[in-house]
Amino acid sequence: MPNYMSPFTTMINLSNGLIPIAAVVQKRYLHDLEGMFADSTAEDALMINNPLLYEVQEATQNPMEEGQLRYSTTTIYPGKVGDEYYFTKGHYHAIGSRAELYMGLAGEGYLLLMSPENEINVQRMTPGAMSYIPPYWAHRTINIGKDNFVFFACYPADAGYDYASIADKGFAQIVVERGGKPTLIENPKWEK
Ligand code: PAN
Ligand code: ZN
Repeated sequence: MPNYMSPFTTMINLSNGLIPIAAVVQKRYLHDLEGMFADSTAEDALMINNPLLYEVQEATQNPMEEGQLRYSTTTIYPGKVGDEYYFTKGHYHAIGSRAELYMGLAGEGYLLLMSPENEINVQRMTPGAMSYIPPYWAHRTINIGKDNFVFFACYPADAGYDYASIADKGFAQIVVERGGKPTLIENPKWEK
């Protein structure tokens, strides 16, 4: 007989992503993303204040087993390092064949994706946007607005995280402000 888990319900505030009884809250400061922004001088200058870039509220601590799901909300605060908007670290799933579903809850963001062949794709996310991350695509979210960008994520609990590939190389393109608008440009630090 399998060891059945009990069903449960987690309340999520759909206007701000708050999970009052979150299992885990992770806070990511600029220090945690050291070296990931294109403008190293701007990054170094901002490091003195070490601003909070984003938080992840995990709704569950479900076992990281095949067949299980986990879900969370992410809040990215508004801001830029130089002219590059605040973003999440970004990752491939450690088990590459695992997909993921994001849903925009508040604010405005970009979901930046990169295939294993370094093809770039961008999805614009606003409240109600259900953005599908197919298996094998690296994914990073970016706050391109003036308010918090908040989204819900649901993913296979065994997906895991490969952060190293992105920390080493970054994405082939980055999102910067040009003439007041978010613009995709080649990543000057990109190495294949
Ligand atoms: C999301 C992300 C979350 C934070 O839950 O983990 O938005 O981004 P980083 O993990 O890249 O810092 C997810 O994609 N889980 O698989
Ligand atoms: Zn993911």
